[in-house]
Parts: sequence; C-alpha cells; structure tokens
Amino acid sequence: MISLGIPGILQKTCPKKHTSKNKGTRHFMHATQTISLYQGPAAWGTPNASPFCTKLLCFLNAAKLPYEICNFDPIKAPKGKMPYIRYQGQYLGDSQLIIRFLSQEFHVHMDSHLTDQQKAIGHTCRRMLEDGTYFQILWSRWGIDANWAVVKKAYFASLPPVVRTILPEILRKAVKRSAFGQGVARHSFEELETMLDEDMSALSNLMSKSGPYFHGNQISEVDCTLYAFLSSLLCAPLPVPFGEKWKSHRPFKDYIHHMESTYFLKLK
Ligand SMILES: N[C@@H](CCC(=O)N[C@@H](CS)C(=O)NCC(=O)O)C(=O)O
Repeated sequence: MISLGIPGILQKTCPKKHTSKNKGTRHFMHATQTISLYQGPAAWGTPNASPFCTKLLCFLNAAKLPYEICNFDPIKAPKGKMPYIRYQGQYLGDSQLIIRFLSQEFHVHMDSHLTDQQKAIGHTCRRMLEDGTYFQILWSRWGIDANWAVVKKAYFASLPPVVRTILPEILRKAVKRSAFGQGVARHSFEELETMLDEDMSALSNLMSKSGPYFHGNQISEVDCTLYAFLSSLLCAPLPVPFGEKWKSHRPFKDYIHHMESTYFLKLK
C-alpha cells in the first residue's frame, strides 16, 4: 500500500453524473455506456487528492465522455488502488489501462495529431511523473511530520472521532514502510528537492512555448498527467513546502489555469 489519497471506502457515498459540454466534439450519451468512476475525495481546490484520479477525470472531461463518480472501495478495486472504473458490468483498474480501454471503446484519438517523437516525449514525461515524481510528492505529504498533520486533516476529517485518530496512523506506518521499500524514504529532504527540481526543469524545458498545451495548440494524453501532477504538487498548502519555487513559475501557473478553466469549470 502506497498512496497520496485516502481509502474512499471510508467516505460518504455521493454519486454525481457528469457529461462534459465542451465545444466541438462528439458526445456519447447511451445509458449503458455511462462509466462509473471510483475515486477518493477532492482536496485543496484540486479535482482530487490523488493525481491518478485527477488524470483520469481530466481525460474523461477532455474526451467528453459520460461518467458518474462513485466512492472508492478497495475490495472491488481490481488492483486495490484508485482510480478504477466499472463499465458495462466490468471493473477495470489503473488510470493508463483505463485510458487505453476507453480510447478504443469510444474512439478517442487524443494523440493522433502528434509525431512519433512527440508521442515518445509525452510517454517519457508521463512515466517520469507517475513512477518517479509521484513518490517524491507522496513522501512530502506522508513522511514529513508537519505536513502530515495538514494532510491527515484534509484526508480523514470526515471520519468518526475514534477511527479518525487510529486509522490514519496505521495507514501512515504502512505508507512509510512501502516508501522505504521503494527507496524515496531513504533520501533527505534536500536530495528530494534537487530531484524534484530536475524533474520540473526538464518538463518546463520540454513544454511547448507556442500553445497552452504540452505539445502546443491541442491537448494530448500527457496533458492529463501533467496537469494532475502540477496541480497536486503546486496547490497543496503544506507547512513544509515542497517544490516551492515552482509555484511562481509562470509557465506552470498559466498551464494549470488554462487546464482548469477549460476542463474543470466547477472547481473552487
Ligand atoms: N498506476 C496506478 C497508480 C494508482 C495509485 O497509486 N493510486 C494510489 C492513490 S494516489 C492508491 O490508490 N494507493 C492505495 C494503495 O496503494 O493501497 C494508476 O495509474 O492508476
């Protein structure tokens, strides 16, 4: 178990139907085609506490697919992680596998305008964020005591008092153990800041200068991951800030603003 988010089985059930009304593309509205998206709660003005859930939400909104939001249940989650979906009676886990599946099912071609090199760069950046930067962000939330106090409140505030006191510490122990196994917990905060700087500056250098998206004037899959991770990293109000200098980095600020105003109109 290793997680930025909170086990959603402990949250209230609040299914909400969503159908994107963004301009221009096809709208699929058959009842049997509604996708049930299982995820944890939103936090700090971002679409979700988990960047993987935000990534999938971004994809669904950008592709204008009909979906409803349901509470994460670790027992039903095919991979024990959030997000997962239920579609025509089948459960499917892992944000990227879900995107692959839905792209095929609904004929979404988000990367079709890209060159092979752009696709390769997008893929590499996505991998870096999801399999590298993710663990740095995770450790900044669960590993640093002062930040944990704020994170705990945001993730677990709605639980009944006794559970709220005991459960977060049990989960934190498990997350810390996993983070040690993964390796991120073996680095000092300064070392992690340096690694994060290298990731952020690579992204900043690779981002298009001639359009609001990573690859220019049209959204592609990497934007779903990039927006999810930048908002997760830069919008969390932690007492020991991680990646502080990137909060005022103009290209990232503009990027987040563009993605939110285009795909997440109801935020904040
Ligand atoms: N590769 C997965 C990663 C998902 C993931 O790590 N989700 C975290 C929340 S940010 C989770 O559910 N962790 C729970 C656990 O590890 O038990 C994806 O893309 O969906």
